[in-house]
Amino acid sequence: MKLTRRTFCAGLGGVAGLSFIRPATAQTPTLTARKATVQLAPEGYPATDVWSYDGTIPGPMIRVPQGGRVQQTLVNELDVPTSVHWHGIRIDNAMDGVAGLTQDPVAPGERYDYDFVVPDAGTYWYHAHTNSMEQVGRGLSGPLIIDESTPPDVDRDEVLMLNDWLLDPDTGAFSEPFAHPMMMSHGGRTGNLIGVNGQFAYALTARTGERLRLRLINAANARIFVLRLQGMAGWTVALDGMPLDAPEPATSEIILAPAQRVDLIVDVTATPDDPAGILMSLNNDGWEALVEMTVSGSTERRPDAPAPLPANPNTARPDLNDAQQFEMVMEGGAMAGMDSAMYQGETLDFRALIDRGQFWALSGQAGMSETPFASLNQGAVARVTLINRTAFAHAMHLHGMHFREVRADGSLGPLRDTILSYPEQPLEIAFVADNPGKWLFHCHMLAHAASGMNTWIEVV
Ligand SMILES: [Cu+2]
Repeated sequence: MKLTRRTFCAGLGGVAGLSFIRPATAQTPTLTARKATVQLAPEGYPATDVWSYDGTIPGPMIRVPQGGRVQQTLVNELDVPTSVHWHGIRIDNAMDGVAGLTQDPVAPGERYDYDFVVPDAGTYWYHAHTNSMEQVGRGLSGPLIIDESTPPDVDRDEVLMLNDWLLDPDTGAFSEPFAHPMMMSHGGRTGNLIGVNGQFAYALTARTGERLRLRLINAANARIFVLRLQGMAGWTVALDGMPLDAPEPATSEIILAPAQRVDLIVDVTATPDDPAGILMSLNNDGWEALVEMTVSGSTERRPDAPAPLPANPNTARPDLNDAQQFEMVMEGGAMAGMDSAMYQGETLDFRALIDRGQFWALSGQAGMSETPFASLNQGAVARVTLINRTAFAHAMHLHGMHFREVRADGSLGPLRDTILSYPEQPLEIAFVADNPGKWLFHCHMLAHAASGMNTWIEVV
């Protein structure tokens, strides 16, 4: 096994390889949140006590055909209340899983029936949405795949759930408190161990000429993955589950913010013994294997680029001419700070906010407010300018509806449910408010959401 620096980076330990377990497909209609002991770190290091769905990291793959129903009873065997959010699904509001907004948290020993129709094909995921910073960080997430009725012409379909964990290499336990002021006020909780599908050294095998669909899901708490293909020629065919109008050659870096997904269709160009796989950039300090691909044998390569994935329903571009305009100002955090913000009904200066564990604000409001950031009539078009006055990037996620970036030239980008906002770079999004309910709008760097970057909109 090739040695890499990504085991316990920054000198916390040695390196070794390990075997892996593929995500199982859920056949039972229950999803049990429970403690488990899992070997996240390489062989030779201690195992880790995690919070899991059904005892595995990631949780079982839930896979249904487009237009079908997901029926899962959450069984809470943890010692704390929890709930499940179905990330990226244009879902009935009551099923969105946000404790305190769309449902009560499910108490220890209790059950909750999730039952909803999935209108869109694509690559999605599910994760805890009660104290997400800690619960997702301890392992409560899994892949949710909705299959097209006419799948693309590929030889195989691989789900790759990217994650990182901050572990003590001597004990295997999660290190540092989840509510760590330094992490909350900076880039969030990033791990010292990076893995795919719960394993340090996830590997693929392929033949030269094969065409694969790779579904990448960033399940990490805060890490932005910067990726590149090696030994493969590929196309991006979908972002955040939603098909692109036309496949785009994946020739440059692939940037995957927390909670984002990308579907690639790739042709294996490497011949046996050529290096192949998915590389990642660590701290702009060279490229390392994230997924290694072993190539053996060959097959005839398809001559043509892949066809676009079939379009999902209700994906018309919003008409910007009669859009309602909103401005969301992101403030706070280390190195930028803010003067003051509202928190639980009172205006507090930055020092007083920090004393209450609040480091960030969205348009002057830290954390959830009684009234929504925006209230929209069903069918209205909303246009939101995101103004990032912080020193950090933020992965802003809207529940319940997908949006499009409004580019500087006025054109509209692809549908997304999570978008990366960089400091001082103007960003604008637009969407049709076609899904009634109370929808969270928050940063998916989960430590940021827990310390202020969490608001909601209402569609009535
Ligand atoms: Cu953030």
